[in-house]
Amino acid sequence: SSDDINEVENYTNKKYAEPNAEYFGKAEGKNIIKIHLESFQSFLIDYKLHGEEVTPFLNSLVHDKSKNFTYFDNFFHQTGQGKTADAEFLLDNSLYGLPQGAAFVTKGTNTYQALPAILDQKQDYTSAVFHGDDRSFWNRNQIYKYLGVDKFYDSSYYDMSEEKVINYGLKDKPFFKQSMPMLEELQKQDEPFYAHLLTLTHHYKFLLDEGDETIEPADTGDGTVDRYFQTARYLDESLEQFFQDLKEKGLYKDSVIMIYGDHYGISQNHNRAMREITGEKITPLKNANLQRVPFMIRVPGVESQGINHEFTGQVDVMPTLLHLLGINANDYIQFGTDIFSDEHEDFVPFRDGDFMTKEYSYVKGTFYDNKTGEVIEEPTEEMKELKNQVHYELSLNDEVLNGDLLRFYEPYEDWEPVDPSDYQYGKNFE
Ligand code: GP9
Ligand code: MN
Repeated sequence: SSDDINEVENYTNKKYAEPNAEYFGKAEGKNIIKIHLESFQSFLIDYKLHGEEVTPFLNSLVHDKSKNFTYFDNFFHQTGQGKTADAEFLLDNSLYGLPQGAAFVTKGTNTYQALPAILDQKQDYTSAVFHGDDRSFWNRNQIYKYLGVDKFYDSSYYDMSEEKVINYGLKDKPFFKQSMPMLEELQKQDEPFYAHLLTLTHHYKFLLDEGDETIEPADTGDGTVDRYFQTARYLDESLEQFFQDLKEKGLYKDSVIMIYGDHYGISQNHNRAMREITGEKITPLKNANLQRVPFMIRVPGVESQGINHEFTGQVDVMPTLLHLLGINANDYIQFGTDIFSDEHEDFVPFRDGDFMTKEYSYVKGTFYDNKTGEVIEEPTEEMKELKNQVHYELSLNDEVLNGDLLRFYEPYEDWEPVDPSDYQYGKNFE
């Protein structure tokens, strides 16, 4: 009911972090290119295998200040069973997925006030998603209409001939190549645009065709882990080529470019091999630490911070972007806060109620000191309170989704609810 949404609003209002004047509005009206790195965990950054960097291109974005990216090395995924779909959901709604199943599927017809719709209404953005898989996967072809995604370039728009496809769908190199003409069309007709490109090749079981391998596998004897580095390298090369193409087409210089990892690629079934890779036993705390995924952002005209160590997660991306565009995030129901704000709080909830802060972590019922890795036998009141707060935040989130509570929420007076019948996806519908 509307009482329930009031309780949620009280909470999100309290958590809200004021924008940082140095960043507020700096990206207004600029094209946004958001790149989804499938199954990419942050331990790959700067990792050397057989003496070679696995992802030299991404590493260069982290370290070469002239490329003007800010890299967040304490950024975590917050996904549950919905995996990719949860990551998309978090980034475009600043809401968590569900404790079970995928909100994309089971809450595919809820009312949302999502980023594509907000950008459209506030600054006349056209939103587009690019993905070399069938549009029905993860129920995207339904929920995107409720999020207000204008264009969805699914596999029906791509040349999916056999040699271009592996595992779930189109390989990343032909995917980025073939996405260029569609991006150019947006550039011609639909600026400013908000483009979201979802990669796919670096996905369990991490398969590559022979000619696409450019680094030797690892040698732990666990095939999944061993191949993980090869598909990561392939993804890295596909990005380098994509950046080159963006530059050639005049789409690089003045665009906001955002790169994020969706979720882990190596599950706990591979702890033995991961011990070899990381040189450390995979304890519950170490596993929690491995849930870091990359987040990098480049805003034209704004100086890079290099490596930012703030503790943050996927739920924080939307309010951050809104503030960069000069849109007040506080009008909307959001559980995340602006990463660039001085008021951004340093705690990151995971979907299962565990969480991390700069100093300590709560993992499977136990508090740990991050520095020493030791169990904290007697947690402070503050620690216990934060644990309760995380629990409360997640339960409010689930009430929003299960009760479809955004039906009762009006962001501001002339907000127009999204009408799903305005949208139709698939090449054959054009
Ligand atoms: C499929 C792709 C994979 O379209 O997004 O989803 P995942 O298995 O990673 O959740
Ligand atoms: Mn995924």
